[in-house]
Amino acid sequence: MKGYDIIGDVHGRADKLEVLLCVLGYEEHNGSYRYAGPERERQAVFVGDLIDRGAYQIRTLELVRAMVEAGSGRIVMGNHEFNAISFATANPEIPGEFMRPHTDKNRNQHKAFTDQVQVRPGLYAESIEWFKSLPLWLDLDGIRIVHACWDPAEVAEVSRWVPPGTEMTTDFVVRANQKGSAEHRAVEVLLKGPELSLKKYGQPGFMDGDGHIRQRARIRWWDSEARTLRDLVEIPAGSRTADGDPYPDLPGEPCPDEAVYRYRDEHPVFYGHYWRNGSPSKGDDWTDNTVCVDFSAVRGGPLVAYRWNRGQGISSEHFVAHGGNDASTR
Ligand SMILES: [Mn+2]
Repeated sequence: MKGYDIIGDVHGRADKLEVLLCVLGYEEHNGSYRYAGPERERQAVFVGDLIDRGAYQIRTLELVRAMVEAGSGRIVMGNHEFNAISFATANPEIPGEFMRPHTDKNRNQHKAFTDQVQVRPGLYAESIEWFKSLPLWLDLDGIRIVHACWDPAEVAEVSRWVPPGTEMTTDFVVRANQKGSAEHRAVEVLLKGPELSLKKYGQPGFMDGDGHIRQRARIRWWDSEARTLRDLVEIPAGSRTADGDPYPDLPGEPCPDEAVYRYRDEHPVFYGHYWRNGSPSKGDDWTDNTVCVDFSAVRGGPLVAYRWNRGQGISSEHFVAHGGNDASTR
């Protein structure tokens, strides 16, 4: 391939996706889209999270699946596809239960999908089967794609359990939902991103939007310059402690090596998942070897693609966005 167009989390916004594909030079062909530029040697690559929240999830699945089957697109699994598989997988130890429990919270988060998928009998089971066939990452000629974080150790581990080109087994789904297992840790890192225990480093928890106190925080694995907890840990802006005080600045001293995972390879990694706002900026959203393409398409942000061309370095000029500032909410 001469190039790849890496597209962020769609979350059912097929309306934005179809326009973005046209802006990128893809055309409809036999019910699918393919790149129609002079050299033809480009593919769209989706970073996962096609489903949940948005209004056109079935259209999104049909469109992306058709592109994957026609060879004009590729995709990796997002945490929402993995959650959908787990939601549909029976718990072998507790009759009537599922690996992702059908609590009100989990049901509500997935309701737009489970409602929309009723449009055709059999579509639910068929979709779950397709999700199981999606790779957890792609290592293409020159670039890497993963939903949340590229960690070479976890990639190697998962390759042993789900060899590239094979489908995720039910055994794997069961183990990957058991907290404390190596499979659980690997799936968490690749599909949700690495986190650090605030408690372990003597820091207070922070209150999330639902009023729950969180003792773990995301780390900025893409920032190869991060040396201190303050640089490395991502506490959402405006966060408060359990007492309701503004969350204090984290320590500015170098943090212990074991606290840190930073991506250091030269191959660029493209990922989604992090619900960025505004325009891509260097440091937070892209570096010379990491690029985030999720700009919250289903929360009023644009759907974003990064146009990667062989032989060109990473630069903000290669982002293509469509459909920001709309009135839709989560
Ligand atoms: Mn995600």
